[in-house]
Amino acid sequence: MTADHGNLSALVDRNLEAGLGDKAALLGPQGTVGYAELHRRMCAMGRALRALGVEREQRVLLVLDDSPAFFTAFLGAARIGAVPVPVPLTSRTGPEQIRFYAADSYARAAVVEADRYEELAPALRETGVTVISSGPSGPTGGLCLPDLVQAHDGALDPAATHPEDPALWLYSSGSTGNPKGVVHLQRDIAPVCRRYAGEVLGLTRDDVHLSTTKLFHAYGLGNSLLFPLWSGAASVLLPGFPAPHLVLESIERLRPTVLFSVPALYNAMPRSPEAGRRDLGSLRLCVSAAETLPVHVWQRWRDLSGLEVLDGVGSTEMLHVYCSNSPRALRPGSSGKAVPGYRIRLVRPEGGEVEGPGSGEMYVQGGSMMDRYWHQADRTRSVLHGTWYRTGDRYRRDEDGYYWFEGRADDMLKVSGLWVAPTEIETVLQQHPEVAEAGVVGVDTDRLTRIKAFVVLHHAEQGSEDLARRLRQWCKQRLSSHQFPHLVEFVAALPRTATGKIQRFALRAREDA
Ligand code: 3SK
Repeated sequence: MTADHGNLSALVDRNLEAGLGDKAALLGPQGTVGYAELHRRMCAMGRALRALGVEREQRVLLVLDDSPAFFTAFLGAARIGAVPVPVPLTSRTGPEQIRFYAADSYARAAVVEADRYEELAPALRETGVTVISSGPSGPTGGLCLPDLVQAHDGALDPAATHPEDPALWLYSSGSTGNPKGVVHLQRDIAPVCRRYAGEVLGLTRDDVHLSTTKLFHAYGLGNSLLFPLWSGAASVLLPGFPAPHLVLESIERLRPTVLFSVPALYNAMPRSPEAGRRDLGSLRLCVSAAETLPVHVWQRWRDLSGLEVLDGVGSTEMLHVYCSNSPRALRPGSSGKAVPGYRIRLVRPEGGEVEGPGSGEMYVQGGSMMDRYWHQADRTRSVLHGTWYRTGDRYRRDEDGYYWFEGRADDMLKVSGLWVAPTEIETVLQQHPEVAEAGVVGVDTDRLTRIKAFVVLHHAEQGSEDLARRLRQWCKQRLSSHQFPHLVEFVAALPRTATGKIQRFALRAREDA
């Protein structure tokens, strides 16, 4: 067994073998944990889960915020060949969602954030799940992670998993229906770590990672867990909502070298009153994903930090980023080029591959592609085409091989017979000095598609018919004559996913309601 293709928990052993036992693995408000201590907790948790009857391939739900407990639970489950399943935990997660994850995954056990335990544990017990609190057991008693780790201390070899055994699941929320369980195998881990983290980003054991996207999301899991374990680096773990001022303050205090974030935060941080006051000098690299980073946001962050953000695109289905800018090849506003080891194809709506420059739907091929969506054979077949994953994103490839996002293939609007990419209008609206954010969708009026912009202003009270007219004019002056919002509605906030992507389906639903 090797750490590359065997049990992913062996990544921790590899760091001990490299003499990094005393080196920090985790940093943050819950204290520093070194690699030797992480190894001890992982083995103890594996033994505890086994003692509770958890077996190979059985799923262990992680209903956890970013914390050392997440690492203990995730690695402890992996150690015995069980399958860690982090699920989204936000203030909106309630018993109904948790019941769905437990029932869909047939979870055998769950580790639940201590301060959400009373609220969420009953829903899990209903489905026969063994529930463990991440912190002290609290008024109702029951199992808790610190006691289990103490009681089951001792060495434990990693289960000798096959490269094609399941390693982890992630739930991906689609635009319709329930979230889909994305099944990743042990062999999927090495390609993202070696190719994207190693070859594109050049991450090393001297790095300290800070990701504003949580560990329950594929982007956050790679940034804060897989990549640092792979290279022997450290991770800053910030529980709670990553408000812009908190992120800036944490950079000054905990001194990460790499910041992984998303456009909404790169946009918001320079506007925070903390922006000019905090020392960002520890950073050597900034990374963005989840949606395209507009050029003006890229520039504003460079003005503040002196650093050029590397934007890329990834997906839960491919485990992490497969197309990215790199320090050697960077074109602001683009998603860069295919990550080494990955191949990209653009396919025309009518079929046929685009050769050279041109636009089409992006398909990607690479070693980290998911095995399948759990319980969703038809959806799996519609996105996995042999060794290719159909991303659903429409991209343009330029003469130099850089990829430029044009929108979701199914978000493209045909207006007066011409194709319109909502993202182009959003980008232009966001450049208007009075606009903080914008989301654009197509709406049907009298059987005609009209372009509608939902706009968030820096000062909400400035919304008026006159400003709507000026925004239409602003777009017409900067885009083709048909690319402007016929309708403008001023709103307080846009619906977004955990990584900050605009949920256009929610905007459309608002319109239909
Ligand atoms: O949303 C993305 O773009 C993304 C990026 C990296 C890893 C995973 C995802 C879903």
